[in-house]
Amino acid sequence: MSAVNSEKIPNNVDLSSNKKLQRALEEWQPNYLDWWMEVGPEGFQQDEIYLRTAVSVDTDGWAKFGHVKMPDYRWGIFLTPVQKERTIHFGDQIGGKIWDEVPGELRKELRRLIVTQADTEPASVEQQRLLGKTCPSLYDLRNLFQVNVEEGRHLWAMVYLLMQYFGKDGREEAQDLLIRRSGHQDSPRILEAFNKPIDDWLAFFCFTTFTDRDGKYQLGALAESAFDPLARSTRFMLTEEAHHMFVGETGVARVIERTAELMKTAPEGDVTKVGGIPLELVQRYVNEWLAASLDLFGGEDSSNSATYFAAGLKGRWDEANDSKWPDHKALDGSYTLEVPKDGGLTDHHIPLRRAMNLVLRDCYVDDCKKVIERWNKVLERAGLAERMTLPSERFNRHQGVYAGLPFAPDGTLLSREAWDAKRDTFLPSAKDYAYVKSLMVPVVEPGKFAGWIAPPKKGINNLPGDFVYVKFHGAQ
Ligand code: BYC
Repeated sequence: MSAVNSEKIPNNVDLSSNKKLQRALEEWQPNYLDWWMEVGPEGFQQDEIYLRTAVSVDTDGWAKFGHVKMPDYRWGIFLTPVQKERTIHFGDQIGGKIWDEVPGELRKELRRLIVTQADTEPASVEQQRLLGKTCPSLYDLRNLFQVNVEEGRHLWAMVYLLMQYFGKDGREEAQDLLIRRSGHQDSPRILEAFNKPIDDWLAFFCFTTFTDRDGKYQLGALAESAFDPLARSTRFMLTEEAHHMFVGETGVARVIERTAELMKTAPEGDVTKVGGIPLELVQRYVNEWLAASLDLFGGEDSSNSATYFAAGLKGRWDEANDSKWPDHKALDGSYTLEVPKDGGLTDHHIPLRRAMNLVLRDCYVDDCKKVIERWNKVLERAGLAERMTLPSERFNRHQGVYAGLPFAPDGTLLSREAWDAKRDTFLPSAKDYAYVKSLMVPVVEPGKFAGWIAPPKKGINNLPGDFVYVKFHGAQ
């Protein structure tokens, strides 16, 4: 087995003098690379991609750009710098010392949180593995791979925590993370949204808009943790997450922009006659991925979330902000939620700590509303009256109090028959998927874009439109 060359792994955890960690990585790294080659991006491993690599956490070092072959990407381990004055700032132990090691009594909970977070990272790479073959441009192809390698790095970030702080259990979990597979019947990924197929670029853009945005809020909540290595790891991950959401949001915006343009010239305004994606179809994809992403917040009334908050493991978004959250204990008060009862909705009061998933979800939904507003600005600028909407939090849910109930995207409760009859106006149909798939033909000429999407406003790192983001060497 080859020794891990710590010089090749950019890090700020003193890897070169940490023998225990080096040994653990020696076993894991070759398996990680096998996993990457087996279920990572298919067909582009010999090509040189213009990628951003983090080589340190300071302003100069966190975004180094250059062409690199993906298997040679320098997946690093970074934690944001220690904040000396930091104390536990929420839950039962407010004011107490933060932890540099895992407290024995919280080992199980912490391990579970870290493994759940970790599992999403390789899952998303697996979900997106075939998209490169149908890229709408070199710019988009490069963005896909940037997202992929950074999800790989996020896996490294979590594996570091497992190996460094959880001994043999952590090493076993790290191996299992390379064994589960997205969508696998017997060994699926842990959370449902990460087992859904992402077979086309519209799904990819919706996923990176809505599911990566769940990542932002979950990482933000973990960045408040009293377990300092987790807080510092997730804080650094958030810097990378921002680009993933940018890829998603601008991706959908560019589809909308192109559709708006085509609507003006297409016969009877039907963009399918000229290779565009109708706005109603985009809306159905939005409905699907928003609902799947809302499920990632877990149940609205959750004893797990109360335990995590009480123990100081997982806070609210921006928990340290006293004007946002004047009461960091959250022992008093409740969250009133309309829950289904006897065919209607009735108020249910959830003790605040048990409602922490919901409190986090509210911040997420506010953020999603702003995304929709920005997309609507694209329509407004194009002079169109049509608008995108954010579906109700009750629509098409698989987790929590609304799970399995026939709510429409506008939040009204329908009969099962009425819902079924309208299903294909709410969610993408087989016909929609087939149509979108028919548009997915690769465009790899520098500066050129597929006909269903507008070019971006500017290039990555301000590069010109015809920049060669990917230099092909291998067979495609
Ligand atoms: N699918 O008490 P409950 C990201 C399970 S995304 C399947 O209501 P809890 C990324 C739950 O595990 C961010 N199962 O929920 C994005 C529990 O199971 P048990 C990922 C689900 O525990 C894009 C039961 O239902 N990070 O980074 O309070 C690309 C009852 O659960 C689901 C995290 O999630 C579901 N959707 O909260 C790449 C942070 N939801 O105990 C990356 C860490 C719930 O009955 N995870 N269940 O076996 C957590 O904080 C929590 O585990 C959850 C669930 C918020 C996910």
